[in-house]
Amino acid sequence: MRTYLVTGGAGFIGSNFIHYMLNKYGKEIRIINVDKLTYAGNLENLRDVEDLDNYSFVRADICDSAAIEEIFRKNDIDVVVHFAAESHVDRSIRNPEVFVKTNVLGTLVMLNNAKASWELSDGTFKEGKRFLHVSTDEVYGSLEEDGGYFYETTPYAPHSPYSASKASSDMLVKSYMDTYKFPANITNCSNNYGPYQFPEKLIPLIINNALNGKKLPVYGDGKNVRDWLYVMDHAKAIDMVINKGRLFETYNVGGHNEKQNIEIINIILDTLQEMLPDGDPRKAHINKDLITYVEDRKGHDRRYAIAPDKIKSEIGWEPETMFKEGIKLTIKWYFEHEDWMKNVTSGDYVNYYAEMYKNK
Ligand code: NAD
Ligand code: TDX
Repeated sequence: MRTYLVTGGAGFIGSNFIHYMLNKYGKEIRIINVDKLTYAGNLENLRDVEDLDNYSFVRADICDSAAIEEIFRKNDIDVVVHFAAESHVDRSIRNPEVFVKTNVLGTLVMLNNAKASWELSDGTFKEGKRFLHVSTDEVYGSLEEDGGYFYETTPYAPHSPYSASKASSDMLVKSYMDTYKFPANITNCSNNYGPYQFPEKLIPLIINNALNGKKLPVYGDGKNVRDWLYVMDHAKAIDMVINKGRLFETYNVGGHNEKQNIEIINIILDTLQEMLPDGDPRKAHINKDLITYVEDRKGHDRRYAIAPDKIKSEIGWEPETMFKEGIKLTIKWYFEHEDWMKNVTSGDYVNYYAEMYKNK
């Protein structure tokens, strides 16, 4: 029975990954989820698995080396899947420090504890151990509107404090692989969307605002391009890299699903109209008049686009859910989880929204 230590498993991608893995492998695996439960961590995301014998939760900060060491001491961890991070670009522009702490120092703590637990006296590592570092396409910087893709060989050129902190964490993982032959992989994935995404990110924010008849803030000219991937396809990619990826390699993950932000917003508005039942009062206010162009994000990257050739040819990964279908699944999930949205948008979110969008 393989034991997975998942960091940040109470967040958006981490909780989807845990669902994916427990669904796929059942009792063949054991998952320990370590999460600090910041504003982005929510145990409601894992209600349906919390009573399983092969799932457990530890509340801890990944920067707390003693707490992480204890987890490694008490458990024979086979695989670390490292999601825990501060993940929102706009927050990093306001408050970079916590991004460096969690994303850089926290990753170092995870690496050091995994290394100490897995290293043998001759400096090699126990068989079958692997550290998968979950990273982002944003480390590669920004592409021109009219061409080019991010390959694994594209030089790093991060712009925001968020992407700079993720780039630093990737460099640390690379340095451990190069220096110690530490058994790891890095995945650099494009923008994810799907169930359980916190409504500070574009897609859930637009869905929630539209349903509530609130303005839909579009940064700049709305023509920035992101490459969208349904979150379960990301979970599948991580699982496949763990099982089939060559150690020490980086794999880019993305599905050739490039869209301008304004296109995304229009698709959401049309899909909401299509999916809401006739007679639902919200149908009356969901329209393009809600779209509001606001001040641009500082240093706003123009375009991201992943070339997934390597993961496809070496590992056989391909996305299964195209955007048209994925956005319907996502909207359906938000329709069915109104309480989840109410809970996460009460309290601190009200202040966050007021502060972040006050001049917008
Ligand atoms: P998220 O913000 O939804 O979740 C982050 C989780 O990490 C939360 O549960 C939070 O409580 C936890 N966490 C934060 N600081 C912690 C700390 N110090 N100690 C322990 N736990 C802590 O993020 P997400 O969107 O699920 O992203 C997960 C990972 O995937 C991140 O590393 C991110 O950089 C990467 N990524 C995200 C995307 C995307 O589109 N969301 C795309 C590519 C890569
Ligand atoms: O209110 C908004 N209006 C708007 O126009 C918000 C929140 C965003 N945007 C724009 C900015 C981006 O061009 O939409 C695009 C997507 O924004 P986010 O959802 O904030 O994502 P992004 O900045 O692209 O970063 C995401 O993808 C890569 C994740 O947040 C990162 O964690 C991941 O690494």
